[in-house]
Amino acid sequence: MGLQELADRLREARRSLAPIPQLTVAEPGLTVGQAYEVQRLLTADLQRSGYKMGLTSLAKQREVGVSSAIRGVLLKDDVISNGGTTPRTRYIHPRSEPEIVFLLKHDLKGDASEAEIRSAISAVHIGLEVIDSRYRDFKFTLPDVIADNTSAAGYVIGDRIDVPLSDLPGLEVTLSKNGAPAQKAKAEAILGDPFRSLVELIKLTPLGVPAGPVLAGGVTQSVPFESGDVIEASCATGARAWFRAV
Ligand code: OOG
Ligand code: MG
Repeated sequence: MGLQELADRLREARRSLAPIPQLTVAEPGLTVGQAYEVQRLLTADLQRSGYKMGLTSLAKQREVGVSSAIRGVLLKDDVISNGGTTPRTRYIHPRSEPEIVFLLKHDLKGDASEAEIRSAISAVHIGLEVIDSRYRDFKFTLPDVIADNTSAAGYVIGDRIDVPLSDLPGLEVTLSKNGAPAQKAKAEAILGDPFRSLVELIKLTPLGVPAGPVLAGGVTQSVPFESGDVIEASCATGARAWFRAV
């Protein structure tokens, strides 16, 4: 089966909300490189708004049983405003997780140095991601989840986190559902320092990264939600990101 056909299968699952078997069942030899090409084909005609990293914390790697960091693209259509609503009917089996969001004020080349990456950051925000695997039972291998644009399905950019970059790792982040804390971890859960996730993004993106938001990866495991649920990520500075499913 060609890579375009694999992308078409995922596109159809996104459209119909009917989950599909993992691509690697039919194509066990699918490589990581080919999976990124499927991701590119899948998102080629959609408007991009930024990038995301995934599986950058042990908590997330354990949740899905895949242990390499992955890169996906954020889509304009998937933006959820902070404090806004998202229809449950947009998703198959949605989950949400707390994210650290870097805002890049200018483009970064694929060979950008760490100093250049650092100086491109205009602000850091607390955020939430909605993930929704297009695979049955939310189960996948590394190439499967890369091809499926890393389960990306929605994101909220919340309040600005007003701490120096060097204090970010020590920041405690809480994920709550309907007011009850569900998960808690320090931002250092992301590769020891969420900034490392940006460095990994540049390594995975030789063509460079445009100005805009970058999600560094779930700080904790995700929680499932249904319509009526309020999901919130908050941190010790008081910054929060939240949405309600309707
Ligand atoms: C894969 C996407 C992982 C993260 O932040 O770690 C991700 C998944 O969990 O379905 O977005
Ligand atoms: Mg995520």
